[in-house]
Amino acid sequence: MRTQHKTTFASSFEEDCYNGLTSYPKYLLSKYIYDQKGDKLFQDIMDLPEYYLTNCEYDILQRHTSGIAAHLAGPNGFDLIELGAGDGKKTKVLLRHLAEKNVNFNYLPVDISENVLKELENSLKTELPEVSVNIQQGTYFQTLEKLANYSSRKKVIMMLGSNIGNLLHKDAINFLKNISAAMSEEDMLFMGFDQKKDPQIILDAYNDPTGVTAAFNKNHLVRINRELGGNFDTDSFMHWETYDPESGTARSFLVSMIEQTVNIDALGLEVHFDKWETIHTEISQKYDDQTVNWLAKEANLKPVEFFTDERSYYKNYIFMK
Ligand code: AVJ
Repeated sequence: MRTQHKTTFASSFEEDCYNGLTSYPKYLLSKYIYDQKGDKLFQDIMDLPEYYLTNCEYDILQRHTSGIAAHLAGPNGFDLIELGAGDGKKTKVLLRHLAEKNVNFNYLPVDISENVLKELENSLKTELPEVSVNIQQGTYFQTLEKLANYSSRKKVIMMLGSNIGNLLHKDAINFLKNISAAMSEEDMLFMGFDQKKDPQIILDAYNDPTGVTAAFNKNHLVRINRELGGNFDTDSFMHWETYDPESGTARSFLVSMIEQTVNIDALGLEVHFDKWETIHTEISQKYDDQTVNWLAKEANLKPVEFFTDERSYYKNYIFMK
């Protein structure tokens, strides 16, 4: 029944779940939250009044559209490559402005989900038919490698949403190094970083009273139940969030409220939980200028400009090589 040292896995999801749930302390990787249900729950999070990130970035793009566009648009036009396209609500503010100014540009949204890309493509066809769109299905780095010499003109790589915050600093540096490797001297990186602020505001953003964030976090277990034949009782786990104002790291956990054993068929695994044992599920890093400058320097990038909202809750930086 119980395989002690399983070495062959049908997918990296299986392998990562196995490794995380046989470690001490236990962990799961946040990238696996985003199946269809997880995508929907994240949409709901973005509508929460406590989740200020989305509104702040939308506000920045609206208040500073022309300043941002002036920096990004090269003399011969440019190619805008967006990593993690989503529904494009924020991006459309920028696209609309560029189209109105008759800037010569192509928009290349990159996403792992073909579905997301098709929906975005269709909505752009009706809302902004004058924008030339070229969807790119794949992982960020496959696509960046492919697009490194996409044309001879300027490239702008854009990543919104403070998605970099899911990475530990060392992984963020590697991530930025990979982006930097795909950039030439005139290219730019335009990226959102959620900022350190009143710790209570950050904690509330990841701990809403309506339980949407809890359901999002528990989607890890729901997905394991469905895809790997698990029998997690999601009600016996509680969502727990911490925020360390010194490091700027928000951390999400699932805490077992009882002693229990869970079976996961596809992994041939029995997972034992002591009462109050934890599964670490996500980090959401918060930044300040000093930290952003340090990350950029480590990745051979220079911050050349930034844009922020009225309360300085969030910043979008422009980097060059
Ligand atoms: C999509 C990674 C930016 O960390 O703020 C929202 C994900 N997790 N609420 C974030 C998330 C819990 C989100 N990112």
